[in-house]
Amino acid sequence: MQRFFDPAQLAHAPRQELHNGAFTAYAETPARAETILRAIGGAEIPEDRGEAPILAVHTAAYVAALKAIPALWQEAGRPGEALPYAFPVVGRRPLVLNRVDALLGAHSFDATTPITAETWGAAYANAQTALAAAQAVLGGERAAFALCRPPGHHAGADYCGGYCHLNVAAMAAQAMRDAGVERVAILDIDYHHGNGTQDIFDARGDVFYASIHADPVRDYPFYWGHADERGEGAGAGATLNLPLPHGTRMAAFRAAQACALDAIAAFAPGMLVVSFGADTWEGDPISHFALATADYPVLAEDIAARGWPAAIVMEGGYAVEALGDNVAAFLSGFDRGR
Ligand code: OKP
Ligand code: ZN
Repeated sequence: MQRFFDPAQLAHAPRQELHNGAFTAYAETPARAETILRAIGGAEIPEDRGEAPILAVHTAAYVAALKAIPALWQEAGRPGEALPYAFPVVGRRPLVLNRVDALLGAHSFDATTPITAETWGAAYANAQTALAAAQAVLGGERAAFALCRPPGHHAGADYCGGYCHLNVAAMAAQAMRDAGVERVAILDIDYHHGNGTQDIFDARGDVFYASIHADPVRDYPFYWGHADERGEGAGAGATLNLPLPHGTRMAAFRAAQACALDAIAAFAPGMLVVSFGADTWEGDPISHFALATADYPVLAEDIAARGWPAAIVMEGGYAVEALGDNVAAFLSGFDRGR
């Protein structure tokens, strides 16, 4: 299958993150992408499709903020990486404020996602990588892999969070819609719920979002991903959340995925986007499921067997020593299942 990656995605490399009240080493490292790239035997550099497909899912104000924040941070005399600490919680007026801290808070839902001078360039390249995979599938490929990094599924139309700045899976789905595919489904099998993807398509009936993830009652991102969230308005019924408990192994995960695939089949999409996270692996340092490397080809084969042309977009996975093998295993299963 065609694979895409742009080395410019490596430039975003924050040193630290706020983790449970203390600063720890940033888990979402460039080495993640490098180890995947080695394991899959390289990838093509994507074409540049410009900003329009980014602005098809993100607001212009948000994109402008991502670009402006590093210089504002520096002008404010701050060393290091921009992080928010104050947030306009639900009910506050949408004021347009220029102080960097107000701008950061207005466009973030957490304080785990630094913005550096390198962030925009890496996020832009990341978007082009996902769009190239969508375009390959639109061009007739059965499947294509976007080696995305940073991940994207926590980013909403106007906010970042959870290591994510641009929602590249949402962009891939929207690009398929804009190319004339009437119904597109997104299957999110990262350990964490993709709150940004859900928010972007929540009120839309043309993009189905199904996610299998750790129960947000006790896992990040807490405020989204509960089973009773089924979509709003025209999107009512076009969201499916399947939360699972800590310790989930293959049998339960595979059954949940079959349930998600059945719901997607009932929606009858023309194409699929898979938000694939390998943080469901048993040794992941920040997650609590127990999938084995040998489970990934089976899960991928189950998806591929449904027959929808698919763009596979990389999301999480933080056990760098096993990440390459886990991703290669998933892709090999996908190739077998079609
Ligand atoms: C990104 B993706 C802090 C835990 C939350 C952010 C996790 C983001 C995961 N104690 N940290 O979904 O893999
Ligand atoms: Zn994750």
